[in-house]
Amino acid sequence: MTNRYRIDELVDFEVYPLDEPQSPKYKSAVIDARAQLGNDGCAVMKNLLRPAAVKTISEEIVQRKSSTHFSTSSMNPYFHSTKNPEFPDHHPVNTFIERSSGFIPGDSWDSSLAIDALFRSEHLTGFIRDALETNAVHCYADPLAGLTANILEPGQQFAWHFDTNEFAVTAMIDEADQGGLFQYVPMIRNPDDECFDKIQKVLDGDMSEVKTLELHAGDLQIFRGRHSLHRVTRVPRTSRPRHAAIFAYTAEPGVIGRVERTRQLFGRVLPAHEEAERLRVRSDQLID
Ligand SMILES: O=C(O)CCC(=O)C(=O)O
Ligand SMILES: [Fe+2]
Repeated sequence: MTNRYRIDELVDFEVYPLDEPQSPKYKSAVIDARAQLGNDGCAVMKNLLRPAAVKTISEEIVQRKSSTHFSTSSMNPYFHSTKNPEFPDHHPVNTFIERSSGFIPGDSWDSSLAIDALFRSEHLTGFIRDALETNAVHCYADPLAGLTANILEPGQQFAWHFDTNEFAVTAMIDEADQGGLFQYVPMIRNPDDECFDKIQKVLDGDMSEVKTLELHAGDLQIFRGRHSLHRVTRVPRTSRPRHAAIFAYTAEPGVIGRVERTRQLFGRVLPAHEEAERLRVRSDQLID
């Protein structure tokens, strides 16, 4: 299937000319994103999507909402749900908070859709690469986790957590009219220090270091989620649902997720996951 959408129909090229990396507008967008990322690991490109693109993608999400995998669990910030006796009870590893949101999986979309055109656009990945000052950005090849939509129905929330991947790209499509706010504590941990004490304070309700993002429909967010604790606050029962498109990228091409985590997030695995696991085991282990 060929894609019906051109990237300049979806992205506001007057403000973000992604096809002209040498233009002053492109350069200033990159400088701005780098400054925001350097400040607190988060950059927001306001109104990057055209209003018509937001509407189209919203319809694409709503049409596929029945395929959302909702997996309500009580989890710690590291996505575990069982008590670890090696740590005290009052400790981030043993602090469990409700996560009740769900994801529309990657195999619900097809290549005729606007959301798919955006995710796979080389102009967009080029901009993300420039903003992150990294060598390469490839679409996460995982058939379920690569392109998803995060769905928060009224009453649901996404608890405090760290991401596994280094960074995430989110396009806000439908805001909740109350709640559903993205909150984060910039760089609360680092590769040398888990900073459990600081994390526990946030889990206990200390909001002094917490930032709340102003994210509106059409905005694109680049976020370094591995070191910054973050959550999406509860969408009240009286609100509209919240829908966000989540684009996952990797530094190397052809990456596929592990079977266990895939099952946890999507409730199933595909042959590609099992195949990748077999190849991984074979290349990792000398004795087979
Ligand atoms: O929906 C969002 O804004 C972010 C969700 C999130 O943190 C995640 O999917 O890991
Ligand atoms: Fe996250």
